[in-house]
Amino acid sequence: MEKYQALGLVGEGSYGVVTKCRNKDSGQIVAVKKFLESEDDAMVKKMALREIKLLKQLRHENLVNLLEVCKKKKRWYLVFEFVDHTVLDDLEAFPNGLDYSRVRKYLFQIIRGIAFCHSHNIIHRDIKPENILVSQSGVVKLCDFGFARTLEASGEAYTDYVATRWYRAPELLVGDIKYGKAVDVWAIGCLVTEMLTGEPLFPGDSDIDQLYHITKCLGNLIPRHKELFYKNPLFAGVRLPEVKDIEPLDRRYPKLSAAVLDLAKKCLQIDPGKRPSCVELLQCDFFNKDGFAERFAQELKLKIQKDARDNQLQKKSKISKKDKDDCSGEERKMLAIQDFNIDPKSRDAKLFKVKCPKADAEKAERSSNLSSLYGSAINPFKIGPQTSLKDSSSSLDYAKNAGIVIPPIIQNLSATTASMRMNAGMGPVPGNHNYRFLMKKQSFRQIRKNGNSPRQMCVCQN
Ligand code: 38R
Repeated sequence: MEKYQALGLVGEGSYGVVTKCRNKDSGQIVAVKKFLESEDDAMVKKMALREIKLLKQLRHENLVNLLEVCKKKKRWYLVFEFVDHTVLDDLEAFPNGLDYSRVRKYLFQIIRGIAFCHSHNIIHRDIKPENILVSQSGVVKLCDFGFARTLEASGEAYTDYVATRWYRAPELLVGDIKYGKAVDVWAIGCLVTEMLTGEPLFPGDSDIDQLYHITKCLGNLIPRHKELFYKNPLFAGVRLPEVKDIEPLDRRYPKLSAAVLDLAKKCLQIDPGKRPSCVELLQCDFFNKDGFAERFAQELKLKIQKDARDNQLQKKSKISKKDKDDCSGEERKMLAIQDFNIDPKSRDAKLFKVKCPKADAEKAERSSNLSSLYGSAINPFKIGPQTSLKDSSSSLDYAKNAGIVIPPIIQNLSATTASMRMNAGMGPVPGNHNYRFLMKKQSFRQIRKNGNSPRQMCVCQN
């Protein structure tokens, strides 16, 4: 990793840190994701390996490009193309929301990226503003596949899941172990209104509060989810919020256009079985009225070509022998299967030395030719904190009305169970306050910056 000069930290999470760097030889600007020491932390290792494996399969112009994988001194490093900023940065710059035309362009590409993942039976599971990168010319790229997973044979249950709470679908919140692509569609619904208004749609500060926000707007859960909720030991002694006076989306956001509300409502069906697929979403009025989809297909093609040109000189892909020697077995395989951007002829001879600017240039050319890319099935347009219980002023007032019993604090809970209960909104309450009532709208994001994030990652083992 000595060939990279650090330019500054751009992100930090449970996985480790992301640093903007310059390749000293080529001048290419990259983003290096450095994972925490993986030997001591099985979760970090799992996330790193999963991200590498999935990104290797997923190459698409609306997904971030992985350039290089290194393992050094027990740490994994993933080197990505550097993309200018995130949607979260945009929302911070425009706290009252982004304009309609920009949202439409972003959303179109976000859904295309997810449609591509779904067509490969991969669910992202953590779609949120921070994980949506935007290039200078406006090309959107989804990132952070650390929690993504492949759909196993149908009917097989997933025993672990993760998602940032505000964008989490009801089936995940109640602990359904059979969930699917529809969890990403739900997150899209949360995103669209947030991008247009600047206000997170369901800013729950615990899992139970999250369910409250959802039912308040969309009505009660489906029977299966109610049942799962009452069977879930995390919610033992808690009653589901029953909402009488729901505030539906149209009433909450009367200024949003009919086309936007239609799309949001489709994504935000309480019943995951009723949510449309991403391919169906792309056929919505929102994208097809006034000829947007076709027009934008052309525009996007040019944007991608422009980005490819801008990056061309910098492009360089390389895995050093020294990096390879630092690991073994499964990990060696991870480094070895760096098959993208590799000229097959040179692959066997130079397994760990990948340098093929010609293949890169061809790839850039291919990926800019959207029409020939992924077929019409997924490309119908032929383009190519702390959680806490609430004080009395909070939205958890329903808890009292609904007869929620706050269980006693059990001191000897295992760390995991304790944090799971905290996430569920049932744990102990240090420094209790409700930011939604004490702070201005803009401050949602400030909380995140201060590292007391309601967007935090919540890991649950069901
Ligand atoms: C930026 C720009 C500004 N903030 N990322 C995606 C990789 C990446 C990130 N490429 N280009 C960027 N550009 C890891 C940020 N922040 C950011 C974005 C995503 C921080 C963390 C993450 C989550 C993947 C992850 C770097 N992973």
